[in-house]
Amino acid sequence: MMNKNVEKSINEQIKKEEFSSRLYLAMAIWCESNGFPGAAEFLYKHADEERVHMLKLVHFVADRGGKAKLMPMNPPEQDYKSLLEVFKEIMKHEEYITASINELYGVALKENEFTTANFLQWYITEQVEEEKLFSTILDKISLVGADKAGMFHIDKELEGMAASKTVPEAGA
Ligand code: OFO
Repeated sequence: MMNKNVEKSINEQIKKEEFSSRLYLAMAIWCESNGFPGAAEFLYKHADEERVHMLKLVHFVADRGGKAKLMPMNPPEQDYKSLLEVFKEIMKHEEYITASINELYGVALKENEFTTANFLQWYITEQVEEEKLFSTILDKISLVGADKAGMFHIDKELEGMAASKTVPEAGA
């Protein structure tokens, strides 16, 4: 049986991953209607990835005899001033998720739930990847500033990144 504190913390993380998916969906919608089809495509895919992050936790809880609970949540922000603002918000959000995963890892260790700690290693690595990816994109967007040709180029690049992204299965 899963330790109750760990189960509670994982359920909080499930909510955060589910919110991440909705946040990126909201951002994708904004990008699509504001002239950034490539960024939209990229963020729609990323929203799917976050759903997989959520599902992986849901399955883990079930496999360990716990109960995954869905919680109510506030809607994400849907209005943004610019693509720069979107990616600044993403960066902030991912740093928050990293801190949350680290905290969850700490709870698992404190409760001697080494199986959970082991499972969470995947999320720790994933957060390193995500922060690296988003900070690279953010740097590029900051660099071009208001230059329209530069923004067009970045949007195309994001379109290419979206095309090469495959969303893994939750059980993978
Ligand atoms: Fe779930 O990795 Fe981003 O938030």
